[in-house]
Amino acid sequence: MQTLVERLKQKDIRALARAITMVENDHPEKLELLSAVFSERKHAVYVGLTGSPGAGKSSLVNRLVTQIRSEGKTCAVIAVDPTSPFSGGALLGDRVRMNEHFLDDGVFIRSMATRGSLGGLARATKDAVRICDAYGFDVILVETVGVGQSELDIMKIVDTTAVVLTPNSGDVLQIFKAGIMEIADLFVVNKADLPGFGKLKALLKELVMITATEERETPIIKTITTENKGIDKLWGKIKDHHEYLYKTHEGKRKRKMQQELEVYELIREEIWREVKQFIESKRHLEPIKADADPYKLAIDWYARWKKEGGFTDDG
Ligand SMILES: Nc1nc2c(ncn2[C@@H]2O[C@H](COP(=O)(O)OP(=O)(O)OP(=O)(O)O)[C@@H](O)[C@H]2O)c(=O)[nH]1
Ligand SMILES: [Mg+2]
Repeated sequence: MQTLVERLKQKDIRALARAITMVENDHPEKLELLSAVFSERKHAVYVGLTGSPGAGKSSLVNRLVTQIRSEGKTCAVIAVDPTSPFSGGALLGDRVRMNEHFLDDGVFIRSMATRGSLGGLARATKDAVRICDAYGFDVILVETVGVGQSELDIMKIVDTTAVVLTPNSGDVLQIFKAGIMEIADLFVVNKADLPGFGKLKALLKELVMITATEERETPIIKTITTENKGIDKLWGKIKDHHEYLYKTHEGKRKRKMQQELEVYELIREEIWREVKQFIESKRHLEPIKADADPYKLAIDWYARWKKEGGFTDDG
């Protein structure tokens, strides 16, 4: 594993792919690997793009990559598609959209899948971002279809979350319902060439006013990816937000909170791994019945794990 981290540091692309596969597969030495990886991080700019299916996220990512490359910076793209049971599906579509970048050494594109990972897709994606950071990419872009809790979780690791909306899609209601308002650092109104742009922008403006703080108001950026419009402005706003996170008091508080949540999550995952193993090691003797009392079982199993398999008085 030490050599894997060494190779990663030396920008060995196969080591990068291998390390990401390890976190996807929930390798037993995952946390050790990630801890070593974490100490090698170079503080890349982490950007998340989320939004409804077909909102234009991949098109935006593609344009952003071009913009980032034109500034001489390198870039990793992680595409997450939790709705697709076949990880290849997301990548195939993105291959068309990101065609021109596939041969560029300064760009790494990876589609995420979990093969029964305990922590799930969100966890594996966060870990992959860290690995890309240790490798040395300047910018890491994460694309995910914003449909549920796991996507919100993914967005908790990135520095800047851009929520992509389109005119006449009814997305604004969803934003309120799904708690997306709290995670949006930027609103991107893509497909601004379509009718209904003005109405959506007015609605968003009202939303943004409600949540504005003294230090910051969530920007609304108009883009038309098909005409390459608004991309430079979007990239500028992403950089502004990064500055805000690292230079202001509020930004530091936000980063500290994220760090705290991540520690809790990792601990939760580790404990659950142990409890699950304990229960599974006994279950063939004591199968859980379909009509059993789940509360009582949870209390019993947890107490037994603490006594027999988990925390002991001397340790
Ligand atoms: N009119 C118009 N169409 C656009 C614009 N941006 C993207 N599209 C089209 O919208 C469709 C979906 O674009 P994608 O970039 O694949 O969207 P996505 O959000 O990545 O889609 P999923 O990953 O499948 O959720 C494509 O046919 C694009 O050509 C735009 O600014 N205007
Ligand atoms: Mg896409």
